[in-house]
Amino acid sequence: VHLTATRHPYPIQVASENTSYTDEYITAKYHDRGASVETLPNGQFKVTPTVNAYEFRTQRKVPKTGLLMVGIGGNNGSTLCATILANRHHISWRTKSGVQQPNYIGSLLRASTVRLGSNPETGKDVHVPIGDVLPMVHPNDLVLGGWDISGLPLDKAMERSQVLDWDLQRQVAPHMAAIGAPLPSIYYPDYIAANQEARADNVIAGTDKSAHVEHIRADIRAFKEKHSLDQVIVFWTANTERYSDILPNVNDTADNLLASIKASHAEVSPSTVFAVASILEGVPFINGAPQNTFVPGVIDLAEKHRSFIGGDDLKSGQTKLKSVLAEFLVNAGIKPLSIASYNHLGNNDGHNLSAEPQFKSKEISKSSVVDDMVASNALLFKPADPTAKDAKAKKGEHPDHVVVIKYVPAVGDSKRAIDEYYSEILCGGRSTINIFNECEDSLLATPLILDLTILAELLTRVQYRDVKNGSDFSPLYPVLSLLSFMLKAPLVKPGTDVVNSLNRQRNGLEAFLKACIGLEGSPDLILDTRLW
Ligand code: NAI
Ligand code: DG6
Repeated sequence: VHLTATRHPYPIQVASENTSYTDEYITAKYHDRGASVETLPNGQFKVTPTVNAYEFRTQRKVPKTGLLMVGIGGNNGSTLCATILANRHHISWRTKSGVQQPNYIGSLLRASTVRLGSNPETGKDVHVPIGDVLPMVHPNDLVLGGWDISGLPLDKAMERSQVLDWDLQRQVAPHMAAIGAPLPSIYYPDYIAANQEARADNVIAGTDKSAHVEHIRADIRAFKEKHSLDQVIVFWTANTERYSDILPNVNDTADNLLASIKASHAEVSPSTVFAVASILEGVPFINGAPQNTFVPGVIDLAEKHRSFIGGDDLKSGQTKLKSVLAEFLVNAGIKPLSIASYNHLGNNDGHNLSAEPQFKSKEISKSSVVDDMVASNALLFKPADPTAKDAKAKKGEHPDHVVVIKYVPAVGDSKRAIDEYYSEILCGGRSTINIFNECEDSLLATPLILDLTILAELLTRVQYRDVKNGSDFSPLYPVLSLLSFMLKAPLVKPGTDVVNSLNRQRNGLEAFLKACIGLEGSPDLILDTRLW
């Protein structure tokens, strides 16, 4: 089993005039083939194939990278630290069913593969771990640190989380303690549930939001210096916040947002303070929770500083399945009429979400995942008609979609989710699919944090240039929509469409990574199996 694979030399060599290698870079020419579609007056579509030539250049040296988690003492934060430490120190542990080895199951990068091509002699497909397509940070090498409003040391925080087997906790505890206590963090009580107040014993003093930004910036710099890091990723895995109101002159532009921070405006959330501090420090910031941290002013600021951001909300169990099932139904020509999703859980996340404003944030991110699939099929769902009088017709047809979350302390981190997909089939028939899904919340979420961190770091090392206009190499656009596979409500470049389909998200990422080494074309065309 290679799931804990140790670091090895970069294993792929593409033999093509389109791909070149130096000690510093992998450079690849890539033709982006698409089509431009016009609707003619007679209703016909005029389709003109397009092709744009790009060159991608990836820095080969994998930097020494730190991961600073906001909310490191929570279930996800402490589970992630313990998992990395167990893998790094080869700690195995006893469970009632035998000896368990540490691994990274559930990580797209470490536990899933892509098809490179086929072997000319055997004709068989050759697959590699997706994390081997380009040189990437190994999770075992991440330097860990972070903030928490709860000052409980990490070994005790892991115990509080009640996620991992005791025999693992026992062995990993000294390593957890060695990471040190969480750094004090920003606490604006209005943003998270009142039931979290008792946890907040490790907070940065004062209410001056400018001072808070500077404090966090100094923490990032100090962490980088202390561990001699080349790169740091800041990751929000703290409690879900309420939405911030989007207000003109307050958070709509970078300048207004910075002025609002100076004025300590009430509608600037802790997560936005962290995002702004990260952008100003030029380090990527990822939001693993659903709230609207990325108000328009943050996106504007990230663009101005060419600093990377990604979010929102980890897509771990119930919603991941939904983004597959809804697509399956719609792409099979079956019409979902309603999707009713219920879950209950008993961890601290569930406790926080039992408050209405925080539930609202989660409800929004859990509800958006079927929108693009519905919009893609006008045969099943009447598209929006801006001229219609009826409000429903104006918005376009959509399945009824309900999301319920209940807090049941007894089940702890083991979330139980029930989903009903009720659909229209041939000639007025009905089909009902019921799913009962037990999602061990933090064990599903932890590998996603790793994937997001490692990909975000990689994407800071990829540059591109447009061959036709002879431009210089420049970094990618700051909003990293390539991270969508791991996220419930993917943040995308303003004005562009969100892709929720899990298959399309994975294909997009795979195609991009392959483009960076000069591999073009759809792997599923497999023409050699279809032609004489
Ligand atoms: P948790 O409640 O166990 O941990 C959150 C931690 O954040 C706590 O230790 C808390 O003290 C800390 N915290 C709260 N506000 C803070 C602030 N301003 N600064 C620093 N620390 C702060 O929650 P869990 O289960 O670890 O989840 C973390 C986040 O990830 C939640 O927002 C949750 O909704 C989201 N999420 C979790 C998933 C999962 O499957 N576990 C999946 C998708 C998203
Ligand atoms: C209850 O839904 C709590 C949430 O924080 C989820 O556990 C988390 O967002 C994961 O959600 P999902 O829908 O991807 O399983």
